[in-house]
Amino acid sequence: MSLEVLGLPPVAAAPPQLSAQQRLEIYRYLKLTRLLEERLVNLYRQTKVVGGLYRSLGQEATAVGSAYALDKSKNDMIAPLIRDLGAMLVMGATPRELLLQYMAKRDSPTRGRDLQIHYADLQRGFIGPISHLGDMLPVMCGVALASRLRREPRVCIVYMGDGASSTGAFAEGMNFAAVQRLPVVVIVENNGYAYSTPTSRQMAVERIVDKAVGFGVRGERVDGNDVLAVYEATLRAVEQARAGGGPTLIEAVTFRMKGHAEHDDQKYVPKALLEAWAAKDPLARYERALLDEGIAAQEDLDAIARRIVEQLNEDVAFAEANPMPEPSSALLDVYASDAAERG
Ligand SMILES: Cc1ncc(C[n+]2csc(CCOP(=O)(O)OP(=O)(O)O)c2C)c(N)n1
Ligand SMILES: [Mg+2]
Repeated sequence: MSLEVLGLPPVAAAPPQLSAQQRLEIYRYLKLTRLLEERLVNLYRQTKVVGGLYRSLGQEATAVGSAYALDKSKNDMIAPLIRDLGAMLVMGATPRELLLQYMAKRDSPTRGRDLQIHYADLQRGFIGPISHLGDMLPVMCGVALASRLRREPRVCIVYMGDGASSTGAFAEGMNFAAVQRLPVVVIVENNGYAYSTPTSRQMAVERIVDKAVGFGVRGERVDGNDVLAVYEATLRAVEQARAGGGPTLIEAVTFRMKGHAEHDDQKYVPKALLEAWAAKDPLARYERALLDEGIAAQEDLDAIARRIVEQLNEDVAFAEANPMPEPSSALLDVYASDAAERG
């Protein structure tokens, strides 16, 4: 679909394999991502979130649509980055544990040792991001190679930003994935900026997808604000990877509607750009599609939102009431044997 459409562009026609129930589930994940982040902003402003808060506003469709194309029964796995909260939710991370984690509370997944989405659960198929940009690609190559040696059908998605796609780790990882024909899908979220640097100031190619040619892998450029288009492109890449056809580089063209993090007022981003992209908001577009196609009535969408808000109210209250970790707990789980003793 054209990436140049202004106004509220339509989303791609629904792929036939998605049922109405699945399409509403996708809606729930998009809405949950947005509402959970809004709650996190409130908590951040009350200084209850520890560390930075990195929003995915405007990019939710890229994270949700891609992770939705994975197959949990085959133990598929993702390596998310800071703007992939939606992908974490699709993989089964709960808002409650995410709130605890952002607030560094006692019962958070890392018991206050790390923040944001920096935690892993191999059962549910996500591994914690290394902050060094690009490095999750070589790591995921290792996961994919190990899976293949064990004859497991796992496919891995690695997410990274436009900035990360300019690193050495990206180049090494892409090359290794390509030459080994690993079952890896690389999703480059081209959101226009890396911190305050516009994409045009940190790479000479106009289309990130063109980098795929240099590595000898298939590339696809997709409207990252169209959740069904992202889902379809990822599904094609996942099917190819599972069939032994090797990696795909997907460039999801989207926009970072907030600063790098909540502390950044993004005054370096031209207003006109923000306005143009606001008109392509992925959630509004998908809502429109569901209504136009008769998949849901406005009351149905409102009911989904209401249930999310009710659950979030409970989760936020739980996370706020949870104590900070005991300082002495920092001594636990340092060695694998501690974890074994704790069961
Ligand atoms: C190797 C490396 N260099 C610099 C940084 C500091 N840093 C963290 S996020 C960021 C910008 C990332 O931009 P991009 O990859 O486009 O992702 P986005 O934040 O736009 O989603 C930078 C420079 C880092 N974490 N790792
Ligand atoms: Mg970026």
